[in-house]
Amino acid sequence: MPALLSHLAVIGLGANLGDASQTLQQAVQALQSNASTANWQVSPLYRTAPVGADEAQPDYINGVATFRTDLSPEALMLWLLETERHFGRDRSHDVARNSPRTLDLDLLLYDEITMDTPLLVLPHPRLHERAFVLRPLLDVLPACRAPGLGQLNQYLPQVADQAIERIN
Ligand code: PH2
Ligand code: MG
Ligand code: MG
Repeated sequence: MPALLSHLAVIGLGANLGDASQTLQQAVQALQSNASTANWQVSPLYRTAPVGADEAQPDYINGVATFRTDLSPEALMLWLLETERHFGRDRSHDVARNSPRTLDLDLLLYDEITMDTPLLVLPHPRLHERAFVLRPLLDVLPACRAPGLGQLNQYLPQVADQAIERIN
């Protein structure tokens, strides 16, 4: 029998349409009700300037959550996409990869796994370039390492110019 809840997953939470912080809190509550997950840790939330997107977009609210799980990376990703849809994300009007969104759930890390498929790239390829990921991730996992990247806190100086403000 496989060990229970033996994998560590790290997800990024983001929203910049509607009541973004309320959406993130409700999404986390919905995710936490999945019996195939346990030991949730949720970071503080941050207000962040849009990165790599039209700067006229509204600011984002971002955070990170970690949990133990039995779900495979693919099953986890499909469940995150379904949860995005449940919270009203409609990708049909996306004009570009970085269109505004009511809820964005990104699988950032899964154990020490690396993979690159049409569904999923692990670790998330822009993880270490974004203050809105690194800061909350290091709040919950200060010593976090990622395959191919090493200790993640070493990247903080490189993102120090990105506007980010803790809100709770
Ligand atoms: N997500 C993006 C693109 N740009 N900028 C911020 N501040 N926060 C995000 O979550 C974000 C972004 C693509 O998913
Ligand atoms: Mg994203
Ligand atoms: Mg996404």
